[in-house]
Amino acid sequence: MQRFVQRLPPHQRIAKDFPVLHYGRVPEFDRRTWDFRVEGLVEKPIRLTYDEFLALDRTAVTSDLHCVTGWSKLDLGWEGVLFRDLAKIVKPRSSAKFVTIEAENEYTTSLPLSDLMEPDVIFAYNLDGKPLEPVHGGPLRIVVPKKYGYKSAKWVRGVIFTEEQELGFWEKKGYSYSADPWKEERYSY
Ligand SMILES: Nc1nc2c(c(=O)[nH]1)N[C@H]1C(S)=C(S)[C@@H](COP(=O)(O)O)O[C@H]1N2
Ligand SMILES: [Mo]
Repeated sequence: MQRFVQRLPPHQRIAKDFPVLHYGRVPEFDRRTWDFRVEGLVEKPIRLTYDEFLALDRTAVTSDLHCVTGWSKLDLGWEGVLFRDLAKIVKPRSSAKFVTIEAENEYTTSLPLSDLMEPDVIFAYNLDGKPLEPVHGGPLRIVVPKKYGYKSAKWVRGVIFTEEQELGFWEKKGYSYSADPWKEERYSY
């Protein structure tokens, strides 16, 4: 019997172009005032400028993005800083179990820390060899390939390690917290 590697989660279709989907406006990026903060339950909270962020160890990850509305974009070539490499710098306390990602315009999303420690979770500033375009989250987004796209927050500015699970922007509106496309966890009933 032939074995297939299943690329598409249930009820997803392949997008040929790269759709742009977000709530609100694309924020302005000012390199002089932009910062990235990591706070909450960590030994070493940090605040980085954009240039300091670019100086962190970089990694490339190719992954697929699955939007809960039904499209999937395959083989996106991200480059940036792995979440697990950032965690090594800030050293999460043992009480840290969840992480809230904070983006521009009050967009947030929260995930279990263990899901973010996966080797494909990346804070990306390049896509397919070019600086990430503002509409796709430039100057910095997180990409969490094993979750529906609303966990892959664009225009990320901060990370807060928490003990309790918080609800993010779409999660408060009834979308699934766990958001696993392979289990088709779209809504929280
Ligand atoms: N800040 C922010 N990030 C966001 C969103 C948003 O509304 N605001 N939408 C999410 C959703 S639902 C999806 S599917 C992806 C889409 O990413 P793209 O626009 O680069 O295709 O961005 C995610 N990140
Ligand atoms: Mo989405």
